[in-house]
Amino acid sequence: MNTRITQLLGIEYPIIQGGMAWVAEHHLASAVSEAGGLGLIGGANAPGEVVREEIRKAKKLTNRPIGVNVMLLSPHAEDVAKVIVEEGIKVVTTGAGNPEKYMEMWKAAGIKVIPVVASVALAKRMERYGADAVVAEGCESGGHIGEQTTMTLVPQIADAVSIPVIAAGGIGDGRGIAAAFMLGAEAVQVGTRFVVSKESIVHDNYKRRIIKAKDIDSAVTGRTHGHPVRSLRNQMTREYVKLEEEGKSFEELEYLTLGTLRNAVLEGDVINGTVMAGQIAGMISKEQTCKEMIEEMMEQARKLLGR
Ligand code: TUI
Repeated sequence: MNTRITQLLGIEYPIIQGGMAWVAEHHLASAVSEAGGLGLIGGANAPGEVVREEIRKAKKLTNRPIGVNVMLLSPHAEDVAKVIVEEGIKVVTTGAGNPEKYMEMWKAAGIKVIPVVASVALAKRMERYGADAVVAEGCESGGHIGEQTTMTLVPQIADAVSIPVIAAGGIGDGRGIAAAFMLGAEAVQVGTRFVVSKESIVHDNYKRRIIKAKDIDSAVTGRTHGHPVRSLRNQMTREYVKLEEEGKSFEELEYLTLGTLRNAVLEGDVINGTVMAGQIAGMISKEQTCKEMIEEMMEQARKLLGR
């Protein structure tokens, strides 16, 4: 399954890993790249120097390409943007904003720039600014999301731009990959399934919560303040929704979630922590290595697509 994305990135399979905050560190990124996909270090809210260390550690574990995801709401986004250039990273994805102001610097360094977008308008704008591809991310995804579903977003973006499109949101097996290709995508981004991989450093409680999840077990908090985030329902999401209904300010609600993703990922607090995961969690049933996951997904996709 050679596509413009596998060629652009020099990877074997058209699968890239989501840049998940706290989760996408060097063990996961190198395992996905070693298995033939594109692994990414998630910059999240980390300072530039922390990201630099993660990049160096990942490079010790694989000679294959790895990317970095820049979370644009981070106070350290600018530092991370520079570290990527200094460390010779060749692929960047961005999330939760518009990366325009970094594009020139990245392009000049020969970096492939792949913004994650949740609308046709931003996809077109990114193409004009020189993006090499876009990730069209539907609201089935975990974490910070837009409003459009993957089913509606991917074909509309594929029609609107000439650069290749990577589909994201709700993709966790070969059927999802085949469907994404039918919608016009040339690769997929997978997040939630990789969270439960053997190489993922995520706390066992978090992995078990995803493996046990049913289709309807995620909830979206933060819609009232324009920062919708999908995570698995728990004490924290119930409390958040209650306070949102009471009309609490964005600042008060932010305070409630401060550090809660870290607590869930590293400490295993799946009760008061934020267990970000996509709607496909209900279908994810077992821990496997990244290689097993990728090979299983590709085999299924190839059969369905007749390739
Ligand atoms: O970025 C993500 N997913 C994320 S980031 C994150 S860390 C975080 N935690 C709590 C609150 C906020 C962030 C967790 N998950 N996905 C990519 C993505 N980007 N989805 C949607 C967007 C997006 C939305 C609006 C991109 C651009 C945009 O508008 C930008 C503009 O200026 O038009």
